[in-house]
Amino acid sequence: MIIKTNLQFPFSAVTPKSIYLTRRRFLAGASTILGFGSGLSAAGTRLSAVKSPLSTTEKPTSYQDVTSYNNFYEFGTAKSDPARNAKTLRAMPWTISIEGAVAKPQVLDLDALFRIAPLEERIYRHRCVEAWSIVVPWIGFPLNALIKLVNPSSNVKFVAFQSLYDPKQMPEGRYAGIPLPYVEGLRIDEAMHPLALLCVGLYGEVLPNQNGAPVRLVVPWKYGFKSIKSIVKIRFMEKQPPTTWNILNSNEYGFYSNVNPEVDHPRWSQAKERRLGELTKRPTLKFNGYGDQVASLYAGMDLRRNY
Ligand SMILES: Nc1nc2c(c(=O)[nH]1)N[C@H]1C(S)=C(S)[C@@H](COP(=O)(O)O)O[C@H]1N2
Ligand SMILES: [Mo]
Repeated sequence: MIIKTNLQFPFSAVTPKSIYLTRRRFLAGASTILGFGSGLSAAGTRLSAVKSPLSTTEKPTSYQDVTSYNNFYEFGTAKSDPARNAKTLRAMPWTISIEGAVAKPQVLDLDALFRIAPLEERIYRHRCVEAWSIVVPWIGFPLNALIKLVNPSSNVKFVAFQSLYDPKQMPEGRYAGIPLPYVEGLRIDEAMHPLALLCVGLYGEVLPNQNGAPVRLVVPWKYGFKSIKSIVKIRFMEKQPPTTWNILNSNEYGFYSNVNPEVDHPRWSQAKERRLGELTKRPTLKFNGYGDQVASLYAGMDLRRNY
């Protein structure tokens, strides 16, 4: 992977994958070529990012697995559906509306978003509530950089996130069986935590559509469903916002949903996980292995009632 180290750059300064691949093919032979067809798509565009000391040294899951085994119910409920169906997502142009109790409500386009902070590569473990896991070299910047930019009022206690829901681009969403648009939320101190990543890429390129293009959340110490994809709205609030899986089944999916091997899902154990690409199961770690960094956020909370 090529990682350049220019700290500030506009979205327009990145290298289209067509050019990158043309160069690389001579050096390394042909490799994965993503749909680069539509002129409006940024798919495959290379990104520059600095390596983060917050990365795990574990081996990343293959690009193939990370981009072909997905949960993105707007594009279908089977793991292979998003890779096949998300081609219709128009990830460019894109805007995120910043709303609620902030000094500066505003609409950010991608150019503005990419200028908020230098991009970092963060290799994180990702643990789905369904007991499979992956390790992903995400690219993004701390969510707290965006929060500081828009300056929430002192009475803000929660941040709500909303995904795009456009039935024209996401016709499979009708049959998803979950209320759409997909919504998620964090307590403000969770959102300010340095590990909470606003993610715009993976494996050195902009997010493939199926992984939540053009911008998603990554909250590595929580079950994967908290890492909401294709965000169009961020709202700062006093009250705890509703969240999709909790609306659907509050007995099985809580607001906090920190990874916890000691609290089983009502229908299956959370003690172990299947790492994509591996044959034997591995033990699941409390807070997905990020306890040293995040456990203090939950001091005094009953972690047995995590859901
Ligand atoms: N909008 C939206 N965001 C979503 C989902 C979804 O269905 N819709 N699925 C979640 C779940 S359950 C997981 S495990 C992760 C999967 O992210 P990945 O496909 O990049 O691995 O996305 C999360 N974000
Ligand atoms: Mo998940």
